[in-house]
Amino acid sequence: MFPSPEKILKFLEVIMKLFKRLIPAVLLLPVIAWSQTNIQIQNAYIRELPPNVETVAVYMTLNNSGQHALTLTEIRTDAAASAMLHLSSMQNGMMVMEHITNLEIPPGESVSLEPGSFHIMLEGLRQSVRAGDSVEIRLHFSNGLVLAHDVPIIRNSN
Ligand SMILES: [Cu+2]
Repeated sequence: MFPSPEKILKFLEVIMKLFKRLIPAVLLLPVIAWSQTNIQIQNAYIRELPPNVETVAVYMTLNNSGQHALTLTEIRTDAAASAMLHLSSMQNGMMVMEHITNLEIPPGESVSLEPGSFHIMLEGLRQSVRAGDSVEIRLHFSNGLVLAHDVPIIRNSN
């Protein structure tokens, strides 16, 4: 007895559905495994702010221990209305900030986000920034990697 054509079609449909689910997962696995071992977020921090301040800078070091350059393309967070990469510099004796659309981390090198240089600017804060708390941010890289990181808020020593 052969199964009916309907049964064969149903069976093929199920097989195809399984494949559609499996293929993206299988294709993504090597990318994620390769990326995660190659980029590290180090010494991330936010300085505590007085209440009602709506803008804060996030500092960290991004270390690329891999063989290929990685580019930070986007920063997302639920803690603020926007998260952008900024570069501070002195121009005519004044500290100015410009918006940077992406930041390349060369292979085997570190890029520091630090006061007076690169930083992540959170604007329109939706949570208070008190020492002991943390802010979750997600860094999106050009190869599709997304790194989530809980940035600790430290006491302002000034
Ligand atoms: Cu800024």
